[in-house]
Amino acid sequence: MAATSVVVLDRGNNTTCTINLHGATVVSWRVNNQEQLFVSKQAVFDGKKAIRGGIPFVFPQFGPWTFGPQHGFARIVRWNLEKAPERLASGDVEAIFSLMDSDFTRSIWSFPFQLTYRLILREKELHSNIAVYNPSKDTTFSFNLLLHTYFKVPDVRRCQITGLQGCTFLDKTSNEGALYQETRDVVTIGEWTDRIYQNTPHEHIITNVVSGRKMRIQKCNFPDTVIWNPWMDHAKEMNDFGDDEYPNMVCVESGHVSSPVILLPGMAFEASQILQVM
Ligand code: TA6
Repeated sequence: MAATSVVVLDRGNNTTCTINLHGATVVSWRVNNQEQLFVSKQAVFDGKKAIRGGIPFVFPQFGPWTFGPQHGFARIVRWNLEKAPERLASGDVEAIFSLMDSDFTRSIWSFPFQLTYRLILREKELHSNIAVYNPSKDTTFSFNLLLHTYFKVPDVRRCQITGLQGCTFLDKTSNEGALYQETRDVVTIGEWTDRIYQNTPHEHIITNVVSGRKMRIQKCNFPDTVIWNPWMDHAKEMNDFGDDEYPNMVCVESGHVSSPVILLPGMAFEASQILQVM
């Protein structure tokens, strides 16, 4: 019998979180039966390709990579269920996933590592806590880390994203490498958008998400925020993304990507994100 590939955290009141062990990808987060995350209708679940939507786990590389797949290997390998979903005294539900180096990862990136990914489902919140451990006795390694969250929205053109004013950003839609400063107090999206905002505040709010609600993002040790929508032309370039789906999603991604994390032997790095439906 095929091993379980999907883990469900069920908090009751139609509040659930579903994780595919392929990439430890959160593929659904329902609050009072309202889905908060976007997953493309064309998403591929072949255990090989990254799942187009939900919350892909980006490690050890963000973006193109000389040594391996874009956005690293963590989102395209099978993770372990370290601790099955358990209801805590608070009524919240917790599960823990883990990933360590393997023949496959070492064929791409020679460093031993241990990833621990703890998810806690609260009434209207999804907490993601990540630890990266360097078990080596003598070797330092560096990495990027990012949660590539696809939020489901009725119409991205009506969304506003706070907390970016004054931040420097790399605009990947223009000549590579140019840095700009965000002057708007709220960022809106009306065209192809692919920006890495640097040293952003700990909190962003996205307006007009599902049911016209707001989504609060709180992040710790994720100094950068990536904003992405492929818009019409780039949507057509992806075979796992419907041509007409781009109005219904926005990626607001908590990450440590503008500079690498340097992890000394025996040390650990921790980062976390809280998503809250307001
Ligand atoms: O996070 C934004 C981004 O880096 C975009 O440049 C775009 O490539 C997106 O990720 C999706 O990348 P993927 O490898 O999942 O197709």
